[in-house]
Amino acid sequence: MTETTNGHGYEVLFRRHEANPILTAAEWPYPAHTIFNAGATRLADGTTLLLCRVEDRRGHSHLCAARSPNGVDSWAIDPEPTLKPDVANYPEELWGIEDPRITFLPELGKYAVAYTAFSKGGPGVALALTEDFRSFERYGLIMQPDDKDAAVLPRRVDGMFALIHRPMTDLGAHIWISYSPDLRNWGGHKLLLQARRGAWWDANKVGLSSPLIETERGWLMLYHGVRQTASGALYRLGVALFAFDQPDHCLLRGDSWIFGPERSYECRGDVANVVFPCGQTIGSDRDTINLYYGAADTSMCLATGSIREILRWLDAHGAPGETSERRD
Ligand code: BMA
Repeated sequence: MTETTNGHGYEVLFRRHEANPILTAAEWPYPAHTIFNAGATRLADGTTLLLCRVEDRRGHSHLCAARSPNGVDSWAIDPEPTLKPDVANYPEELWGIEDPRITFLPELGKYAVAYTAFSKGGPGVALALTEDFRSFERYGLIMQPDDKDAAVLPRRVDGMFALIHRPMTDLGAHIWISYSPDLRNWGGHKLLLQARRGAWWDANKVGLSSPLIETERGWLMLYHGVRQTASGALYRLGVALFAFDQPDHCLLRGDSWIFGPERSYECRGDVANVVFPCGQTIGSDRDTINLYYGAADTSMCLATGSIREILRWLDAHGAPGETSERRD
């Protein structure tokens, strides 16, 4: 029987796969220090593709595709980096490219990959389109530093593409939404979800985790909240729901975190106490979320959840009105 509550009496909404970590640097076909924060998608033939962040011993990252028939094992890893920084043409990629989020855009028949380009000016948001994860059409930097944690919505809203992202502004590290007619020119910026303050688990810094999930009740967002403690940061996962035709309107935001570092592979590694999902696939039942997350900035892991269960939890533990005011 699957457990519904943990040892502390809290509901379990994401269940870790027993094969975790499912991908590590030890499996890599070429020298790699760590494998983490992969974007994820299911290809037309049912293959699960993870576009992994691979960090080398310089500390620089690139992206490498791993494909599996079941999304758990038998990974076929590209023998060489799939998408490397192209510093000659995109100087903002000088210190590497990181944390991709993949969205399939039916309108274009292409995947949009939003990733972090690490430049001298700090991290910015870059975009590339691909049909096959072998060749990429780069759009360059679409949000200047300091900005990251970005993903495109799968379809237009009111005729516009939409991008979720996390600029650092004088207001703080909050999640924003911006709109574009062509994926190149972005405007209409709006604050979407603010970090809370004080003792809250998501005080001071939040960011999008995996791309938004389309549900019958709206866009479901998994986001990370960062709590600064005396022994470092704690990266945990929360959830919010946004109106379908008005994605800048927050319908519900959960009060507590629903998934956090617990296992040794999440608590030990290059950066301790980090779970950091950048992608998911949805099961054929259209309810199961296969959530792929980086653990401790070191390996790739998998946990599964249910859209229905998360929405039910949000009804019990969520409150509306996040757009206009912060629930301090
Ligand atoms: C964030 C990002 C992630 C990383 C996390 C924890 O700011 O840079 O790539 O996983 O910190 O180190």
